[in-house]
Amino acid sequence: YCNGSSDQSESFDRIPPIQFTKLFINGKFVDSISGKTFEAVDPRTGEVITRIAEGDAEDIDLAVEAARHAFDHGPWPRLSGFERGRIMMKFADLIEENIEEIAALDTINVGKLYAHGKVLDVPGAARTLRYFAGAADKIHGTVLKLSKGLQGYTLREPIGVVGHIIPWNFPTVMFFMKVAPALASGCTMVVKPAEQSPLSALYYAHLAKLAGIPDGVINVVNGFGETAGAAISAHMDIDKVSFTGSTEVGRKIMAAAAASNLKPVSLELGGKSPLLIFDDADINEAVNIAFGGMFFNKGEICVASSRVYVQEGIYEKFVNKLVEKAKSSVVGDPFDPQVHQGPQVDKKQFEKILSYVEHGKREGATLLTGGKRVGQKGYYIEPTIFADVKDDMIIAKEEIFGPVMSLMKFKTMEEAIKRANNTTYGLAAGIITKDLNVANTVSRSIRAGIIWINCYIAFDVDCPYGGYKMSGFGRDYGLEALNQYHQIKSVVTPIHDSPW
Ligand code: TXE
Repeated sequence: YCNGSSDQSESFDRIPPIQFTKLFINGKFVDSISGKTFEAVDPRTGEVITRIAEGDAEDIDLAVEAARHAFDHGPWPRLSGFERGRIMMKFADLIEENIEEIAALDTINVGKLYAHGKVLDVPGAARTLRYFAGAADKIHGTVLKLSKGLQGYTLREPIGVVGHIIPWNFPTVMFFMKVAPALASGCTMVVKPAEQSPLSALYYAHLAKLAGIPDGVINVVNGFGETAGAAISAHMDIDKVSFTGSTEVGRKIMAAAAASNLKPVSLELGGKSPLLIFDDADINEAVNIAFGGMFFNKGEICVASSRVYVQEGIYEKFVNKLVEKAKSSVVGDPFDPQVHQGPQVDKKQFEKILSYVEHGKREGATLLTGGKRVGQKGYYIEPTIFADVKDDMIIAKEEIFGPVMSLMKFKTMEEAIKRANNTTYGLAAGIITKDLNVANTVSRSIRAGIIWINCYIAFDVDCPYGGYKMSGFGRDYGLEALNQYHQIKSVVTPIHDSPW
């Protein structure tokens, strides 16, 4: 491995000023009621960057009160869709004026490649806002010619106060995936960023205010899951919860929603996504797709192609090239433009990933490359590939959420489909083949929310995205996402003597 710059004297630090560390409630940055704070840690070093105000149930109450007032009495839900869209466009412009600073915040907070933040995540946030801004004035119901001498129409009304509980792996992407469609719909909201990644969310709250989003519409409460997060899912005055995170916590959120006010929830949970590579694939292309599908964002991505099934005819050749590619991957400081993979988000994830590597070895999988820590400080792990993985091994079944790939060999398409579906998850899948019939058959046979043919991790804001099975339900992105933030009201009236 080229050990990037994780330990070198040459520094690529572009530490941005950290301006916002408090809670953002009703348009103001405030301390938490308890006065407690928690550490934000730089995963490149394990060192504390700053302290962040720690919100819990009482602060969530205040934020919900502000959001409730903004929904029940404020202008936001009452503005025309066009006007909401115009303000969202301004928000997007402000993001674009600050791309480098925000990208750097995500890099020091979660170890994301600065180059990715600058080119993908942060410009993508502006794109997401603009997409939903454009939809804001095109949300409408339908007119119904009913039977029995009645006519009706439907209204699509904003659902109310939304709680967004988001994870740390894409702090910027997740924030806007949730916030943008809710804003377009006329909802008000309380966002709880993951405890690992509050920095960019607070910056976005500041920009929202500058853009003219009224006070109380977006509130950001940093804090931990069991306190601030749990208070959102159990809150009697929150009308909907949108969550992305682990399946385990998804269950808790649904249970709390059921036990409180039966608020609807949407859940985007874990995955163990299969990538099926057929004999007719171009090997170099397949290697690039499989590598990117697994190691993009250091494997901290819910759709990671962590189970790669390769047809026997090309297996050896494919594996050799893939391992070669993994060995040339540069792990190190995510600010360094030469680096391909930064550190894992925190010590807990770092240790969890290394313990999965030990499971793999113990269960008899063959470690082809990687498996070790890189450097002496920070949370860097080598890109890791196991071969001879059996479908029932722990590393083939559980989401590792780090740079660890399992390789399996298959003979026939039917076998590959069966094994690909042999999982409790159903988030994504990939197929690499030139045979249209194989591509079509496999894409219809795999139970997952998104299927990529001859590509992988190909996201776009206009493509709905979400899970089957224990990967959750509800769709983010695309016009489908708006459905999460609306209720349909039917209005019916008698109609007499209508000729048609
Ligand atoms: O997730 P959590 P963690 C998976 C991945 C990872 C594992 C654990 O496998 O290794 O989850 O990561 C909040 N009530 N994914 O522990 O705990 C929490 O504060 C309400 C997949 O970080 O699910 C954070 O804001 N909220 C995933 C958010 O839930 C609670 C992305 C996610 O944290 C809560 C991240 C509670 N009781 C992890 N407990 C994906 N689908 O992309 C925690 N939270």
